[in-house]
Amino acid sequence: MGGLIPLPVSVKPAGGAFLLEADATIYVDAGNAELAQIGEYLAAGFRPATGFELRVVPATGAPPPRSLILTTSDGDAELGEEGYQLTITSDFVTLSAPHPAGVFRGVQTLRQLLPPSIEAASAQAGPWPIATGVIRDRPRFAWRGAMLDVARHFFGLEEVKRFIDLLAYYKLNRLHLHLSDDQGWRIAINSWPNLATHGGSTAVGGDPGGYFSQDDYAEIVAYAQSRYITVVPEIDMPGHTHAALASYPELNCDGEARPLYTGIEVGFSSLCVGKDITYRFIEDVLSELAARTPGAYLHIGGDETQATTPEDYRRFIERVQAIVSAQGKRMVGWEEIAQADLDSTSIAQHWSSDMAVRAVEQGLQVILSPATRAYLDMQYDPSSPLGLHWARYVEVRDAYEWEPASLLEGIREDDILGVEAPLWSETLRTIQDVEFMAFPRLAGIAEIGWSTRTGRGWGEYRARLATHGPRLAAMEVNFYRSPQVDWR
Ligand code: TNX
Repeated sequence: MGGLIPLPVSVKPAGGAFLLEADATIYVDAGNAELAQIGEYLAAGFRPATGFELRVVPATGAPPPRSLILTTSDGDAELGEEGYQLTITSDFVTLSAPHPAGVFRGVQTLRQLLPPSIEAASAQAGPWPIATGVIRDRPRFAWRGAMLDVARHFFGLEEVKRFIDLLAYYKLNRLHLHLSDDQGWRIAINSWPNLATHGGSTAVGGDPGGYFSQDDYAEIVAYAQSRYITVVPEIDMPGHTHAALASYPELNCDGEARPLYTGIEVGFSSLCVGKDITYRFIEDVLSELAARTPGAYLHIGGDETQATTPEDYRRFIERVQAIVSAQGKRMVGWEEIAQADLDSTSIAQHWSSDMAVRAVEQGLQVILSPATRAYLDMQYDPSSPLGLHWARYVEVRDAYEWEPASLLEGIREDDILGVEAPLWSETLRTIQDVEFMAFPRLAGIAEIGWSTRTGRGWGEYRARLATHGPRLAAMEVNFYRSPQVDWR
């Protein structure tokens, strides 16, 4: 039970093993379709490596030995929305939680208790022992996210689904999609079709563009939902909007469309904040997006707006906040939004200044994404073939060894909604590139978001992380073999 990431609240090994064999059966509470789905997910997850066709069966009465039991019927409410208890004896694997989300998180723990080859896409030799004992677990923070920048370079539906699966493995529960920027607009908007067809036609360096149709987006949302991950769509504004300004002349103050942009400068574009049509545009875009987003959040960016005056910026953010509220959503924005007058239900995302403190002073909660720790696009060290280093080099240890509640003076535990690791894609062209930057650092961020601060630390984390080398390898993840870890 020694290689779990994120580290559970409590682990009590019993020293034996449950042997997973072809005749095992997965029992779920009768009449609970959601648990049946998680059961099928578990069976499907174990199938390629084991070759077992595990059956998922509604429990009527006490299941016989050699069963895996998924239940929410006697879940301890103290475990909260995502907590679970996993009890393993030589006869039974019992995963119980007050809510299905907790059962799903517990399934990830179960995967990590099996040999790494369980993750392989083809038949493996086995055997398949699961260590006996009791694990009780629940997350420290409600928001544990990763952000993928599909604007600077576009990553398609299948690539995003794979990324979602990797997030799920580390119990993350938010996928923030950076859907628009100067270099590309990546989501079809029916009322403004050129945004995607023209604004989405290219990428950094003149690489191929692309965009999600609304059906693609719905598929991403549903796929994430099946993994208990909430999609948080971001349309960045008023800056980072050059692709929109290139797609519609009327969005520019001078009425002239801009040429498409494929460089990597930031801070030069702005919507025309004095024009009415700008707000009609924002309402159209956000209402189409809100209608297809079951999650509670719309991210409106708001970062790096050097091309907008401070006063215009404040008025703009306040107006956009009203538009988001009218859609029944909570506004999320990068920490710069704290300069505006904000509702306490809005959320500020810290990345590199102390402006988030002003959000907290206004009663908001914050998401912590310190660039010096959590930016997955930072190079690991000067020899990293990908990434930038404006914040600093972020080795695996740097990404792991920080404490949210003491990061910024004036921001305490209760002010923190959670943590998120953004992956900007200026230098990333393929999903392999994405994986190389995200892993293994994202596992560390996930642990900071999930695990309490007691009982863990770099010295023992690096040993646990080492055991994830073969796991990530079995999943064919192109991870960075940091010299700070003695990989297995
Ligand atoms: C800053 S972080 C940005 C992004 C860049 C990133 C590169 C933030 C809110 N804005 O536009 O892609 O740095 O590291």
